[in-house]
Amino acid sequence: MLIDEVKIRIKAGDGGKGAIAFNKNMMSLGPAGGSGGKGGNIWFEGTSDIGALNQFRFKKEVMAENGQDGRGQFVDGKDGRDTVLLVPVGTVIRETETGKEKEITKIGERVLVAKGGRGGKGNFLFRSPKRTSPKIAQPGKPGESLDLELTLKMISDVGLVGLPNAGKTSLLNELTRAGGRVGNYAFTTIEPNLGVYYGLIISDIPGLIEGASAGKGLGMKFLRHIERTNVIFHLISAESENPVSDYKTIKTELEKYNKKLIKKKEFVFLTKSDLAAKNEVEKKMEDLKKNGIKAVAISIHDIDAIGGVKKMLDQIIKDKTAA
Ligand SMILES: Nc1nc2c(ncn2[C@@H]2O[C@H](COP(=O)(O)OP(=O)(O)O)[C@@H](O)[C@H]2O)c(=O)[nH]1
Ligand SMILES: [Mg+2]
Repeated sequence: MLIDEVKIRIKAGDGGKGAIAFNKNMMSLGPAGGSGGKGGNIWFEGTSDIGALNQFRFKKEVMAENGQDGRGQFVDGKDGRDTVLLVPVGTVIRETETGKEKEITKIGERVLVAKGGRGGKGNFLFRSPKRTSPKIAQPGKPGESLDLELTLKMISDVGLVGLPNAGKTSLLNELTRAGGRVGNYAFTTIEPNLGVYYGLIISDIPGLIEGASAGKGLGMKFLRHIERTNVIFHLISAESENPVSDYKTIKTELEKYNKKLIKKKEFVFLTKSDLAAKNEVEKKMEDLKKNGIKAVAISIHDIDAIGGVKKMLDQIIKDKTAA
């Protein structure tokens, strides 16, 4: 099952100790202790992999590498390696203690969450004309350690909604390389999928059925993810006996959950048009139109239709960059 809420503890690397050492070369006696390396930082980076929080199912503690201690003969300790944790875009990172929140909103965006400690100075750096043989060195600073609550509130530019079997996952797979599971039965997708179309994040929101907003099926869990979708693609199967009522069922659930959801910009598609006779598709389109629903008939097997959908996405990208 998809993990979308998890508590973890992170600890950045400690800085290494500075060394107290003296030159072994009799010709040039003097302090030669190297400094400690810096501890590794912990970063969070956005990915389109919606299941990325699953990495914390059993691993609740993450540490970055410590800096190495300084050594004699001016050898500084190596810095600890940074740790980069990939989390789905839309992950809110909340520090339990302070309540401070950071959010990852873009794919590839990196946020520094825990800083590694700096390394301690070795005694070589404490030398001065007055103090030619310092017997002091600094300890390293400990790395930051934090308790975090990670919550995924999916962000997407385009959210695909519709009853089970409407062809949401198929369309997502056609437009992107999401690779979601497709099947000819309800609830093939029990988890939302994300795909990326030229930087545009498209999500496939499963499980919406009548009663979803009241907790029926799995829909409730996913409805909150639609809150942060900019544009809605509403899919209705051309195989449906009554596309208008399918459309209304979904709209009602969206509205019951949150009125704002039905104010979002929406495009309606009559999908799987290759599965219905031409006159039947026309009749269903006519019905939709009579009810004030402007739809476009598409099929994943129709290159032109998919090209049309891609054009709409291109326009959404343009609008987004203009804004
Ligand atoms: N012939 C045809 N079948 C489709 C089309 N789109 C989806 N399907 C099939 O319809 C079924 C349900 O599709 P799926 O994408 O899983 O629907 P979802 O439940 O809305 O995600 C699968 O068997 C798909 O292969 C289409 O345009 N034409
Ligand atoms: Mg699906």
